[in-house]
Amino acid sequence: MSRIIVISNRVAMPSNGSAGSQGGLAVAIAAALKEYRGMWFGWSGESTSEYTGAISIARADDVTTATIDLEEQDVEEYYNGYANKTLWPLFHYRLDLVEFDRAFGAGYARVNQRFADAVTPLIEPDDLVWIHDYHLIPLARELRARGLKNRIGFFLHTPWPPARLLATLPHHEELVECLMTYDLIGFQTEDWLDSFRSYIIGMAGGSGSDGVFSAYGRSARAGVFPIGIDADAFIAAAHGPQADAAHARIVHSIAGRKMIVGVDRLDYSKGIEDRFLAYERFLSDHPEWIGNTFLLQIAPPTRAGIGSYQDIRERLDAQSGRINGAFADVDWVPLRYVNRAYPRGELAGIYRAAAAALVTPLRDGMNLVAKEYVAAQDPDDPGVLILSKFAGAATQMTAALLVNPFDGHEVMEAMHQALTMPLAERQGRWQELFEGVQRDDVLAWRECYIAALQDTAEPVAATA
Ligand code: ADQ
Repeated sequence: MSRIIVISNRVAMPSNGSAGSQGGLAVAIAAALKEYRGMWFGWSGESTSEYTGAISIARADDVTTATIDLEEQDVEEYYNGYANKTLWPLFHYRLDLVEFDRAFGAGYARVNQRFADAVTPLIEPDDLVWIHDYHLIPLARELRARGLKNRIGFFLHTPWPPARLLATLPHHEELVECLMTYDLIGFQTEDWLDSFRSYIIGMAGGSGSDGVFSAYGRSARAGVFPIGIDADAFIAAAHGPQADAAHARIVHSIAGRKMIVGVDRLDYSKGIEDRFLAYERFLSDHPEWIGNTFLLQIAPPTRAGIGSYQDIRERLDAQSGRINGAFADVDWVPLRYVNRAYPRGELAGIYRAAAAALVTPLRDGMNLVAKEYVAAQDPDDPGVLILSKFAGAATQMTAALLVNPFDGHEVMEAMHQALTMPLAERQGRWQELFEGVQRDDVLAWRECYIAALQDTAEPVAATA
């Protein structure tokens, strides 16, 4: 069996994330790597005044990791800059927040070259190379330039934007040309694959059918591989002592009311502002719930060095203060807004105690919180998932209450419906969701992707 070399921007093992605060990507990759011999390569998260290229190798949880430190300028231009001020907002349809800067583009190219220089000597001829996410789109081209003949796959955890949006990015052709150097390009949903196809056909003058795309003189396969959670591990965590303790603690503080929960990285794509507005409207239009429900929003800050993240944090602070000021009473607070991360088990206990979950991103590649919430529920008394139509997860989780997160009225009515839903309907919807979460888990995702990457051993027929 070939080894797998996973390459992503950050390397973060679940066991050393003090409170389990790393994003879905890290959790999913760690679970996927456990069973394979192989290695996870990426940035350590540390910065130095000068780049050395030194590689630190470590082994934890049966996974070997290899990391490099980046230069402060790299962090600013590549990570904070091109990745998170340019591509992230663009890929989440937020043109208003996109910043273009030539220095960002140069930093992005430089760090991808540094990654390639550092990782190339660690790769053996039979290894499968699996590169993750928007930070590293040019990496396959860099590896090929260094003579690597291995099969190289790419998986995009975020949405892929519609062609007309992507066309606003200076040098967008080069980005897509880089993508075409992979053997296999994986997307979370058909929607993102469709956007890619329409760019290849409409803007690159290429062709694409039956999963084989041709453009810029190259052919690559592309397909849909919806990511899941490590369902068995999460279900076990949800019934472990840490979850039980967190559950008992929160049930005590719920005091017979119905809790609605939201758990998101503090990111503008997650729709937390619109969610707060919808909740405020819910309290105004359904005053029978005043004193009888509350919203627990858990949102640990991320990317705090970026202005748009500081702005949203300030706005959420103001909104939560306003809602509590307007509706709170001496013995009841309508909104508990918490900016910290929790360990997995505790999070599972909190999910289990919630009568409903609000997962309402404005745009999301998949969204693993929706799946975690379902996995953690008590089958005898399951809560109700309210899910944005614009999360990739909505294509699989059709038994949730699907809402348009921009339509506050619809979200508000879904809250009322969730909190009043009869037990039989809750159980029916939950059963269907739970089966999907268990079946389409992270292991199924890994197997599907790796099998498809191995299949690319057969050269694709040139079709253009
Ligand atoms: P993210 O944008 O990070 O992931 P998501 O899929 O929701 O989004 O994963 C978040 C993860 O962080 C979950 O596992 C959640 O439990 C955890 N988390 C959030 N808040 C937490 C807290 N307060 N304490 C502890 N843990 C917390 C990106 C894409 C998604 C895609 C994933 C995986 O943006 O669309 O689903 O990658 O592909």
